[in-house]
Amino acid sequence: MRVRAVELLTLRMPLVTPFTTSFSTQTERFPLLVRVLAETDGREVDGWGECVALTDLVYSSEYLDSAREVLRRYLVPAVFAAQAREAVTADGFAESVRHILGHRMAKAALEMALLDAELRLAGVSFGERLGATTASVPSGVSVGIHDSIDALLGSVGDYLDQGYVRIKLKIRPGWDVEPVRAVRDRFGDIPLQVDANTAYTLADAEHLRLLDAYDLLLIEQPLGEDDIREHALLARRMRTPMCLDESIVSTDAARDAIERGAAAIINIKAGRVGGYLAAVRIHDLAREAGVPVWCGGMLETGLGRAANTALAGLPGFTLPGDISASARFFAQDITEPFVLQDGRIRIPAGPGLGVEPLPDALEEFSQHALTLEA
Ligand code: OSB
Ligand code: MG
Repeated sequence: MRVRAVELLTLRMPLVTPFTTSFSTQTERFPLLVRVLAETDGREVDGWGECVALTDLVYSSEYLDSAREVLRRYLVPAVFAAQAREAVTADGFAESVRHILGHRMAKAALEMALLDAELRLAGVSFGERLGATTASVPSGVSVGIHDSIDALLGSVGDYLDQGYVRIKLKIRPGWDVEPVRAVRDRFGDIPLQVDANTAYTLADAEHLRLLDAYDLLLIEQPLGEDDIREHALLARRMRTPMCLDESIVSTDAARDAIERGAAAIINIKAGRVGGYLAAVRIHDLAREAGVPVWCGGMLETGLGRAANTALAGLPGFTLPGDISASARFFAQDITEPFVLQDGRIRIPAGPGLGVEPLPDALEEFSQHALTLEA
């Protein structure tokens, strides 16, 4: 495959409701899309990627503007340079940008677009290529921090009515045991888990142990991104299974976390680990080690959501992911919307991602576009 040009598109999309985590309140999403114009034997396709970086430096050391700049200045030129020597493939991409350090979310977005282009040309779906063994995946929902327990119970009740099969509550100091207790009291024995997004330290261990009374599926990333050792120590002091998100930035980090007892469960986000191909490798090693994984979310548009459903169809994804319907975040998605059916989301079956941006929606939300020609 030859890449003729790459477009970097920034969108601005309102969220249906503010989303508050331990690190910030988001009312809008600024997705960064990568469009690869590719050709093989005179056939042309567009391949689409989505960068998961948030607008600000709150979840990761990558953010919207850094990802766009790294794509523009380093990653896209590296692909153009590599294709002077040999045809571009999604499999070869990681090697061709290995000399560019870090910036996994930016890399993941370009790799996703190359993979999509390649699969569209080959007539193969993301699910088939990644190794999905199901046609749909169970759908969980991540519920932000609310202003009051009443408001939280209202939201959780709505999501359960819609059919979500698992509830994840965002927590932070001052909003942890009480909301968990209230949700248990009101809704009983539902599949329930919490996500702290690094808001605690080991000094909070005794407090966090109070969560052990509520039969949670897991606690996600209570401590810092670099705190694999500390998570192992905390895991020994809690009954609730320890799940890592922010700390798992690579296959090596995943192996370390598993071997050191810091992760009984892993949240896999392709963007955070450098792409869908690396995500599959983490799935494989976790499965080998008997560690369940689930697919995290980053308020993706239908493009990222399509790829996430495919990934979550792999057999080691034994827990419901943060793969909600499009309507959980967006009144209008940029693709045909993903919908809940009996608590599940279908994996698109068409070539590549199996969905594409609707031109009108792209136009409506488009903020900025840059085309780089080979
Ligand atoms: O920690 O899982 C997280 C959203 C943005 C940044 C970090 C996280 C989240 C979510 C998932 O909780 C939201 C979703 O896409 O469903
Ligand atoms: Mg998380």
